[in-house]
Amino acid sequence: MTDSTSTNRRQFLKQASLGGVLAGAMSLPVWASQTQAQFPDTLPEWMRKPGDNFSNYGQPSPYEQQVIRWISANPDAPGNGVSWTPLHDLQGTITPNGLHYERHHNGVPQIDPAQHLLLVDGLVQQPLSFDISSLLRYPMVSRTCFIECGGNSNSGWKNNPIQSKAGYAHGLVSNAEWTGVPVKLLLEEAGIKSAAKWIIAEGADAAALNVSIPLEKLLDDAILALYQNGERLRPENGYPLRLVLPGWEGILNVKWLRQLRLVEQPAMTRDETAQYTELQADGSARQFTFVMDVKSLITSPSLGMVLPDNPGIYQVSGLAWSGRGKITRVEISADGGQTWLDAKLHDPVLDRAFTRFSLPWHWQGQYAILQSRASDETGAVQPSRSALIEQRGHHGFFHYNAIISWEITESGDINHVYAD
Ligand SMILES: Nc1nc2c(c(=O)[nH]1)N[C@H]1C(S)=C(S)[C@@H](COP(=O)(O)O)O[C@H]1N2
Ligand SMILES: [Mo]
Repeated sequence: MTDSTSTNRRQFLKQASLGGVLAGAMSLPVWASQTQAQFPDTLPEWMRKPGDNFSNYGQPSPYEQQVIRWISANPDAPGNGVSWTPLHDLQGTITPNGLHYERHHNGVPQIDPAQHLLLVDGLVQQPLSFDISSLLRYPMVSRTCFIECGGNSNSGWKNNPIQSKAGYAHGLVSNAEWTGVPVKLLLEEAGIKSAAKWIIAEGADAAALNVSIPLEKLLDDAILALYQNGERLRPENGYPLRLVLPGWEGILNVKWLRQLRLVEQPAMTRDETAQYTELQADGSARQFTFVMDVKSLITSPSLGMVLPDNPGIYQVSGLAWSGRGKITRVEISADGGQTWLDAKLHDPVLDRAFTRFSLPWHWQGQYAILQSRASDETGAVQPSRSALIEQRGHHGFFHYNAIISWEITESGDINHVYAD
């Protein structure tokens, strides 16, 4: 190590430990480099022979085989279940299509697009049907947004903190660029009758899942998505077309969409009465809780990882999102919420989409509790767990958005704890 490097390192460590344990702005930091700048004597094996053949459709490196969705399905009804996005293994904000979370009520239909029809009917001047090839000729828009299941993070309602990796407890949320036809275009083409206030959307899966959606939302920013991150939708995510309702609960983003029926009143279907409603502290239930509230999650360091250097410098990094608008602030605490520092928000900060945040942290080997707290442009702030439970009671199942706490032990292990 040269003299100047060691001086920089000393200066940096001094700065980094200011204001408690989190590092703010700094100059010329030394992160985790090694000082032996030399290759081994022999060339690696892959430089001594020609490489592999090309492929028609790419796959991740075999060294990344552990980066997978984690499936939890009901053994008695295997088509009913979820698979979780491994948020703890990903960076940036876009969820690769093969890792988008899944929630199926009755399996994944293999739909032949040539035989699929979308009907727009009910309170319209002229009922219409659309096949996929005609939909592909409509003007399209692209929008990057998250979709989150209302049941994401629901283990948070339990009395003991679940010891699952970040994505396997909070990864029923993913973020993609969706491209398709504004729903408004098709509704206007059919002609909306003035009595129409709601739309019943139905999917072409064996569940024939259906939900009621306020007409207003469909006229505002809803997309009939045909493409997901540039390629046609994956079967799991609704091929050949699905509804995307930016910021609204997952269940409303009906996959394999086959019908939009305009009506006066919500239909009170199973998935908006028996399910996807929330029991409150006073025994009443909330219904039609469409918007997903502001939330954040530290993806690294997080449970299942170990901090190898003690002391050491680590990038605290994670995701924040809100169904009400843009993320405006993410604060980080390393002492269980006593002191907070602002994390850096990475560009682009988009409306109702994942926002990546980070903050360097100089860990000095002490017991620590890492937390992130997000705010959005409506002024909503992510609540502590005790505040959420005080407001909503203990019998919740959906819409859990409290602050998530990772405990760092003195040996660098990480556990999930309830800290507030
Ligand atoms: N037709 C149909 N649409 C559906 C579902 C379903 O089972 N069938 N699941 C819903 C639920 S509960 C969620 S959270 C999202 C999940 O979308 P994804 O599997 O693409 O992540 O789709 C919604 N749309
Ligand atoms: Mo869901």
